[in-house]
Amino acid sequence: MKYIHRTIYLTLINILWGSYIWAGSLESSTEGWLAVSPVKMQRVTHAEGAPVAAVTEGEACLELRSPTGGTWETLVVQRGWTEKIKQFEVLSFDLFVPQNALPAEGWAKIIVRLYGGSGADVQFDLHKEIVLDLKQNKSYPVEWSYVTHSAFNPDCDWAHLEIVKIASDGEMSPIYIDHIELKQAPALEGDDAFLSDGSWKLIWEDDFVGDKGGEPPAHWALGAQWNDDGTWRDATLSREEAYLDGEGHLVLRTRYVDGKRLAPYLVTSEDGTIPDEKSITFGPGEHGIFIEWRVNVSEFKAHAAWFALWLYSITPYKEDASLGSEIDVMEYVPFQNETRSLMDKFNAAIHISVDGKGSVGPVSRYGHTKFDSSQWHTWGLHWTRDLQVFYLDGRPYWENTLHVSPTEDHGLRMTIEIANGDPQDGERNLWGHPVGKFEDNPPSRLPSFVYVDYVRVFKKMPAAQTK
Ligand SMILES: [Ca+2]
Ligand SMILES: [Ca+2]
Repeated sequence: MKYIHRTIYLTLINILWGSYIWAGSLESSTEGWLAVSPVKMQRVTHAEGAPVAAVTEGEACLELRSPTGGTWETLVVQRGWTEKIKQFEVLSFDLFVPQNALPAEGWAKIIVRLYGGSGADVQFDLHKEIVLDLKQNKSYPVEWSYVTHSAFNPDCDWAHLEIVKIASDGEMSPIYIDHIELKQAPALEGDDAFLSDGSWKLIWEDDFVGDKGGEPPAHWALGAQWNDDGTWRDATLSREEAYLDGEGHLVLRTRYVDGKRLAPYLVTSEDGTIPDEKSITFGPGEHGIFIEWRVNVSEFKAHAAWFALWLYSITPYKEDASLGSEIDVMEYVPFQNETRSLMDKFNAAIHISVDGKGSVGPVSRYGHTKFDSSQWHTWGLHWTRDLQVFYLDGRPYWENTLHVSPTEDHGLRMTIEIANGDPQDGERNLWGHPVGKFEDNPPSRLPSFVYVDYVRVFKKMPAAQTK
C-alpha cells in the first residue's frame, strides 16, 4: 500500500439502526425532490400520461421535463436524505426514457450524482453513469452501491443527490423515475469450490518449506527501493526480518533495534527497480485467475505498523485501470485504545491514482471487514478482466467491477510498513488513527509477527484444456 488515504473513524451506530430498506414510491408526493429551473417536475399517473413502463411501483412516478437538452443539465436535487444516505449503502431506482426523447445518433446518459461534506467543505462527489440505449424504449433498473467508493464519508454533515442528463444531441425529455430505494447491500452468496472443478490449474505456489531460520525463496525481493536508502516511510527495510520457521511457514517480523524500526517488505516485482526478467507478475489473462494467501496475524499487534497482502502493477497510478492498478487484498492496521479497535478488522481496496481518484473498497464501511484476528485465515482474489471478487475463508465478501485492471504486470506483495503518528496532529497516522510512535509500543507488542502458510495462484484454463 504505497497509496494510502486518510479516513475518519466510524461508529457502528448507523449500521445498527436496524432498518434495512427505505423506499420512496412517489405515490402521494414528490418526496422532497426539487426541480432545477427550467426543469418542470410533476408526479404523474398512467392516466395522466405516464408511459406504462415508467410506473414500476404503485400508480404514480416522477416526470421530469426539460426541453433545453444536450449538454450537462441537472434536472432535480434531493437535499433531505442525508441521514438515510449515511445509514444505507445502496441507492436503487427505476428510470424510463422514451426512445423518441433520445438522439437518433451519438450517445445519451443519465448521471446520478451524490456529493457531500461538512460545512462548505465538499468531501466527496461521486457519479454513477447510466448509458442509455438509443435504439430501444426501455426501463433501466439502476442499482448503485455508493459506499464502495472510498471517498464516500458516512460521517458527513450533508449529502445531496442529483439526477443529471447529458447527451450528444437531442432533448432527452421527458424522463421518468419511480421506485426509489435506499438499502443495505445484499450479502454475497457462493464459495470458492469452483477451484476444484477441474478447470483451474495451480500455476504458482510458495509453501515456505525449508529449514528453520532459512531465507525466503529468492523470488521474494526487498521492494520499496524507490527511496534508494533502504527506508520507506518510518521503517528501515530488512529482508532478514523475513525467515522460515521450519514448519512450512514464512515469518514476517517487525521490531525496534538500535534506533531502527526494522520491517520486511517482500515483492515479486517493482516499478522499475527490479529487472523484468527477475520479476514475477500476474493478471487475469483470458479466463481469470485466483490468488490466495493463508495468513495468521494473531501476533501482529504493534501500533504504527501495518501489514498488507497486495498486488501492484508496473504503472499503477495512471488513473486508468487499463494500464495497471494497486489491488489491496488485505491490509491490517493493528490499533486499540479505550474507545476504538481495529484489531478485528481489515481493509481491501483498488487504487488507480495517488490522490484517491478512482479508489474503491468493500461495502463494509471504510473497507473494514470483520474477522477473528486470533485465527488463521485465507484471503483470496478471483480476478477476471472485468470483475474482482474478494474472498475471506473461501466466502466472497466484496464483488467489484470498478477500475478492474486487465494488465498482466501485477506482482505479489507481503509487506510490513511503519508510519509513526504525527505529533502535530494528535499522534495520528496516515489513516487518522492516533497510533503514537512505533518505538513506544510495550514489549507485549514488539516484536510483532505475521505468519504466512502459503501463497497460491490458480489459473482458469480454456475449455479445450480441461476435462
Ligand atoms: Ca410509484
Ligand atoms: Ca506452508
